[in-house]
Amino acid sequence: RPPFPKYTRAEVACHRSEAERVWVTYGSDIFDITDFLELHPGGKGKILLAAGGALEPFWALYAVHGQPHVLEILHGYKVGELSPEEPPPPATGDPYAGDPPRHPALKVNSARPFNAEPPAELLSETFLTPNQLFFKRNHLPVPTVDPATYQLQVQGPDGRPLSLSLAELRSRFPRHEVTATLQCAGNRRSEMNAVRQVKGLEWGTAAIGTARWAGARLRDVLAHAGYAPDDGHNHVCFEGLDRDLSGTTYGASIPFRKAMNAEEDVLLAYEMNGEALPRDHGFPVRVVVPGVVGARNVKWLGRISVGPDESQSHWQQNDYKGFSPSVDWDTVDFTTAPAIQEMPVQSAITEPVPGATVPPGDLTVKGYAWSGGGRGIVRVDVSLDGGQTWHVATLAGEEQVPGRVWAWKLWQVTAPIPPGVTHLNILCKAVDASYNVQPDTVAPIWNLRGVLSNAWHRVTVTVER
Ligand code: HEM
Ligand code: MTE
Ligand code: MO
Repeated sequence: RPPFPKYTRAEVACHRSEAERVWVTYGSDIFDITDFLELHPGGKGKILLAAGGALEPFWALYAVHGQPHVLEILHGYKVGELSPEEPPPPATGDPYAGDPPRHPALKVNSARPFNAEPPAELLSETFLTPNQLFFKRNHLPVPTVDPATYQLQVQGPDGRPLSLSLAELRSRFPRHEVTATLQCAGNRRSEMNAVRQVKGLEWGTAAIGTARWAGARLRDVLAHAGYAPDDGHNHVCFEGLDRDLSGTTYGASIPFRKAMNAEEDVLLAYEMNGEALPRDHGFPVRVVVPGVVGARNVKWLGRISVGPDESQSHWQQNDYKGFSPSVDWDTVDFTTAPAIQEMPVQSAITEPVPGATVPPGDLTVKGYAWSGGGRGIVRVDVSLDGGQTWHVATLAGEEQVPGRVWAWKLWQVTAPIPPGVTHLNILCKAVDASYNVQPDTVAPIWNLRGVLSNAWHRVTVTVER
């Protein structure tokens, strides 16, 4: 093929809209991506932000692009090269350079943004998950917030904004403590992926953790701002201080009724397990919504507003929703499903780990169990023989008020391995206070986003002979 034509950056910059065709550069190559705009998994709006210029600063933020298949797609659209005398794109720096250090035991599912979970067998070691091992799920770089100048904005009933410093949040409102489990909607997604490809990070069984949270009650702050429980509002919206290049912040919402009900224990937390909230977990203030999916527990809280509508954020509207197994990315209509709030009953085996070799004799199996909406766990059944016979596990954890059981139970069971058996097919399943049970297999609950993955957990091990 003839050599590609050469252009200057100024010429590339003339192609910023569909009418002019949309060009971008990567290294010294030029691409016409107009025909890819509608196909972009991250949306047309996002990709257009790079129109007429370099992709590097954007891809530094969304590291999902650093994969061979993405570069392959891009190279299909090559139309030219930058003239050799053109300067390199201005250095943009690493948007993640300010992220905090992390514990080496974490299994990193994505480095930028940072998403990681502990080895599952460490989860069942302690009822409260150590902060350093607690799973981290960030959509963007961790914002750097100065606690001395931090101001939480709360939109009042008449539109009048209330602004609270960290010191005011600590001193003006009673300190309230809650032990609550936080679980990502995508926990155990890799098991759905094994059935059929889903879109999302490959979480194992440890995108869940339990902490003792301390902070001001959200209802106290809303009351201070002038709201009353019977005001007839529908939703409380939260905005994080983490923002993408277009300035869009992470956001989510919960029902106003939930926020205003003292029994729901919704917190604006400034402490986690007795320490100031770590940077990865939302320093200096995050929302903790007990019994509700991780995604609504907004970190680095910047703004609270109240109104008739749910948060308009991508994560409330077009993500974190469940669909039928028959819905695919061509047919999905996000307006047809409600945003996930309370989570269904869940349990998993943390020990032994899949593929382990165990000695003959008695086997001890450990794990966790939890359900959303304050529904406690009433029983965990464990089988060593693929579900033919069952053992009832012993549950351990904090005593909590019925209907407000926000924390998980750790469980364990010791049972004899039948003589002569070479492999064990270990299963667990939990029952919550409403007698909800887990589905036995993944396929019937498969969904394109890989959320709400709560089938019986299965671990296969070899018996030493
Ligand atoms: C996701 C391609 C530009 C933001 C993706 C994915 C591909 C892709 C293939 C899916 C990756 C995967 O999950 O394996 C491209 C190409 C681009 C481009 C070829 C340029 C020609 C951009 C720009 C931005 C952006 C400029 C942001 C300003 C995103 C986001 C996702 C994504 C946020 C994740 C979507 C999700 O997981 O829901 N892109 N992209 N992309 N892209 Fe791009
Ligand atoms: N809040 C902000 N501001 N930004 C985020 O990326 N991720 C959400 C939620 N709150 C997120 C956020 C998701 S999807 C989950 S599962 C939890 O935070 C994870 O909390 P953790 O990192 O403290 O475990
Ligand atoms: Mo999540």
